Parts: sequence; structure tokens; C-alpha cells
Amino acid sequence: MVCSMEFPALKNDRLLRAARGEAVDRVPVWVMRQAGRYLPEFRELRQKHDFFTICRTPELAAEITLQPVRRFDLDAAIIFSDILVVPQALGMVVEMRAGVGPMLPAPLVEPGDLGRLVTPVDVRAQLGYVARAITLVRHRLEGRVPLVGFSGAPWTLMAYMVEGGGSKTQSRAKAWLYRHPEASARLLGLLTDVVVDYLVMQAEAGAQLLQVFESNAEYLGPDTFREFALPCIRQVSERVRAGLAQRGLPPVPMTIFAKGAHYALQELAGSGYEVVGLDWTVDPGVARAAVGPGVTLQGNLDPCALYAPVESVRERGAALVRSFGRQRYIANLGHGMYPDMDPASVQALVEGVHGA
Ligand code: 1CP
Repeated sequence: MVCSMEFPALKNDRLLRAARGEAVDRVPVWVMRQAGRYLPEFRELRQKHDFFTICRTPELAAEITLQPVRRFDLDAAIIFSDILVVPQALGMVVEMRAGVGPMLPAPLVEPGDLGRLVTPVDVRAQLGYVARAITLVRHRLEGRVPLVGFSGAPWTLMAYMVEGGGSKTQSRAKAWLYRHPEASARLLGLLTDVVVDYLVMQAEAGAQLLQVFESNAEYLGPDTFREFALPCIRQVSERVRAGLAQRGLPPVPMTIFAKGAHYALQELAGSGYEVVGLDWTVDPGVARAAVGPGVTLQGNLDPCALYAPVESVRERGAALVRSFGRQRYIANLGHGMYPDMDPASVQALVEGVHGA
């Protein structure tokens, strides 16, 4: 396998320019879950391999990462993996069940269960396969577009570890916050340490922007978010920057996507990230007023708008640019693609944004 860290020169840097607040000739666009089950070439590969085997095999993860970039004129690739590789690195079993999603058969039930977690985590030993996949993709991309690395944010990871999977209410995970605030803080602190090391490793391996997914922010309110989630989000950006500087590595822009955290946009804008991702429930003007001129916004087309006829999707892509403006903006969905979506809708969205 190629493992040289001399990467091909970047030909399309719109994503990075927009993230840093520099002028762009065209608004960059990419799509959350752009590599996934809506693509027939993904489903074909997925039939032959278990989900986490793909994540752990750099050749397969690289191939899937490249699939949407080959098909569409996207301005970014995102490394194929999942946020739940972090609980795995802490010794938890995570299974991907067809049609259900991730399942953790032995979730954390009470504070004593924290003793089952294997700490400290040596991310290079446990998650080195992600670094190797990133390095491989950087070579295979031949500089076409930047590569985004990512991690789940501590609260979102904690929620999966306590719930044992997805949940409509997150009531078990939230019960921890109210019943065991100290153990919750300990767990979140431990996750913050892993997430920081994990993101530094990804940037070192070649990731050119790092996105933090706080997908479960929507279950919290201003108080619980401020007390438990936000301090970790802040620490992650500060400590990743410090970690890169310490290793003599250049800084990379960072994005925080806190789904459902419309109540905390101002605080998110002040949490040390260049880019704030928005879900589709937030009005672009309201978001810009809340975050101020100094951060880039990313988002936020309702994913279900992709079910509309392609002409309508194209028009909605252009409308995003009209609402958000051409600078300090990265077009995306307000959440990920669904498996039953038509690949042609992604093409239409990209055309709409680029043509605006
Ligand atoms: O193309 C890409 O975006 C890269 C790949 C990627 C990313 C960034 C996958 C592949 N997962 C993720 C992140 C992820 N995983 C998040 C954060 C983003 C978000 O909010 O969607 C979350 C919450 C997960 C957890 C997860 N993994 C779910 C959600 C379950 C729930 O709580 O409702 C699901 C369904 C998965 C499985 C998964 N991850 C990725 C794919 C392609 C799939 C489908 C699994 C399969 O092929 O069987």
C-alpha cells in the first residue's frame, strides 16, 4: 500500500477557502452520507462485506469514499467510517444490523460499567486503520477535492453507549445526566480525550478538514447542552489545534454539526470552529444573525427535498445560495441521505448550487 505522506497538490480548494472565510469562485457543495446505501455501487460492495470490515480495510473504505466523487462534481470527499468506531476502540461491541442500524449489545447501564471501558485508548493501535484509509484516499483522490475526516462528539457517543443503539427519546442516556452527573462528566471527559487524539491522528494522516458530529444535540435543551455537551465540544477544538501545533503540523479547519441545537447557535459560533453546520429546521437569516460574520455556515437543505423532481432540487440548490450568500458558506443537506434516494437528486443539487 502507498503510505507516503507526500500528497498530490490540491486542485479544488473551494471547501477549505470557504471554511477559512476566503473568497470562492463557486459555492462548494458536498452531502452528508454521500457514500452510502443510495448508491448501487455501495450496495454491491456492501453485499460482499460486513460494515465494520469495510471500515477496517483501507482498500474498501477508500473505494467507497471515492464512489460519490467519481459520480458527481462534489467539492469534498468524506472518509468512509462511522462514529461508533470510537466506542469499539473503548472495548465495546458494536454490530451493524441490516435495516436497524448500529446496536451495542452490552450498553453502559450504571456508573460501575465505566470500569468495563478499556482506557486509556491508544488511538494509533485501535483506530490506525482509519488513518491508513485516509492516507490512501489522499493519494487516490489525486488532489481532486479535499478529504474530510470526522468523529462523533462526546455526548452523541455517550448516548449510543448508554442507549445501546438509536433511540426516539434518548431517555436512558439523559437519565444518566440527571441521575449520575458526575459519572456522566467522567464518561464525557474520557470520550473527549479519545476524540481529540483520534482527530489529531486523522489530520496527521491527511484529513484536510475535521467535522464533529453532535447528532444527538436535539435531545438536549439549553441547560443540559451547556452543562454537558458544549464544554466537550470546546475542548475538542482547542485541544485538536494545540495537538497539531505541538506536532509541528499545520492547522486544519474544523466544523461542528450539532443537529437540533438551534437553541445554542451563538455558543456554537464561539466554540472554536471555523464552520457551524445547520440542520434544516433553522432559517438561514436567523442562523447568520446568531453566529455573526466570523464563521462559515454549512447546510441545510431538508434531506427529504431530494425526493422532489430533479428540476425542483436544482432550483432548491440555487435557492440555498440566494439565502446564505456566496461567501462563508458551504452547501450541504441539513442531515444525511436516505437509502431510498435517487442518485440523480445529488447531481441536481450540485448543479443547482454550482450554477447559482
Ligand atoms: O458518506 C459519509 O457521510 C461518510 C460515512 C458515514 C458517516 C459520516 C457513515 C456511514 N456514518 C457516518 C456518521 C454517523 N454514524 C453519524 C453522524 C451523522 C448523522 O447524524 O447521521 C451517526 C449518528 C451514525 C450512527 C449510525 N450509523 C446510524 C444512525 C442510527 C440512528 O441512531 O438512527 C446508522 C444507520 C449507521 C450506519 C451507517 N453508517 C454509515 C453508513 C453508510 C451506514 C449504513 C449501514 C449499512 O450499510 O448497513
